[in-house]
Amino acid sequence: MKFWAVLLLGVLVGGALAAKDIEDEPTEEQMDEADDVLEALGKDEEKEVEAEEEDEEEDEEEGILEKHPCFDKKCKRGEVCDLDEKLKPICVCAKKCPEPEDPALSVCSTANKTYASECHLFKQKCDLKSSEDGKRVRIHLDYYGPCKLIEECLEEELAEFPLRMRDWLKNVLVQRMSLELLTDKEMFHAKKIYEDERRLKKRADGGDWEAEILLRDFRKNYAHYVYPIHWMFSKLDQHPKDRYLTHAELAPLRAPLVPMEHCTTTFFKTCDDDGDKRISLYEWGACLELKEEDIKQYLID
Ligand SMILES: [Ca+2]
Ligand SMILES: [Ca+2]
Repeated sequence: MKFWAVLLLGVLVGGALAAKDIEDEPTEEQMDEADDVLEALGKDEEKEVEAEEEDEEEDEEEGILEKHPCFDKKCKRGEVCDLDEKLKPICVCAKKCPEPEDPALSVCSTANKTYASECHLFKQKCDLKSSEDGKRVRIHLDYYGPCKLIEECLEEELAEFPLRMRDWLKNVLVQRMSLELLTDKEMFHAKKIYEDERRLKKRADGGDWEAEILLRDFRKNYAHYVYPIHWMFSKLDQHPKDRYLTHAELAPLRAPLVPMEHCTTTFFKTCDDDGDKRISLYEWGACLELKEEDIKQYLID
C-alpha cells in the first residue's frame, strides 16, 4: 500500500505540532502496533522495487545458482537476515543502517528524539529489545521528519481542522484519479466530483484556501465531500477491516500529517466520541461534519 506517500501530495496549511496530552495516551501495545503498520507500509514500497529487480536477477540466474536461504526471508526495518546454527534464516538487528543524505527521511520518536531514518529508529528498538530480554521497549515512531516544537492546538484552530481535512481528502482522491491509482468504484466517485468541480470552474488541485471559503464551499457543494470522507476511512481500516480505526490504523495518516498540522493528534482524540479508543465510521463521519443520514456503510464496502 503506497497511499501514505500520496497523502503528502496534498499540502495542508499548518504550523508546528500538537501538545501531547499526557492523559489518555495510547498504550505501549497500541504504539507497538502503530510501529508495525508504519514499518510494513515503508516496506511495501521497497518490495515493489525489489520484485522488479528480483525478476531480472531470476531471469539471469535461473538454473545456475541455488538460492541463498536468506533470499526470500523478509525482515523488519532495522533488522537483517542471518543464518542460525542450523543454517536456518533468522532476522537479527542490523549492524548498521544506510546514512540517508536527505534530512526529510528522518523520523521523530515519541520520546522526541530525531533519528536519521526509520531504519535507525527500528534498529535501536531491535537492539534494546534483544538486550533487555523481552522487556518492553519504549521507542516508537511518532511522525515523519525531524522533531520540532509542538504548539498547543487552540480551540479555534481545532474548529478549522475539519475544513482543511475534508478539502484535502477530496483533492487527494482527485489527484489519485489523475495518477490512475483508483479502483473502478473509486474512479466512478472521483470522476463525478472532478467533472462537477470543473463545471463549477473550481480548482481541484488542493491548496490553502481561507477557512471562510472552505466553509462556504462545504455548505454549497456538500455532496462532493461525502465520498472522499468514506474513502479515506476504508483506506485506513485495514488491520483488521472491521469498520473501526485503531491508533495503529490511523498511524499512516497521522505520521505524515502531524508535522504539517499541529491539531492532528487532538483532532483524532476528539473524534472518539464514546472514548473506546477506536473511531467508528459514524464517529469519523460526524467528526468531519457529515450529516448522520449521509454516513453510509455501503460506501466503505
Ligand atoms: Ca479496523
Ligand atoms: Ca469510539
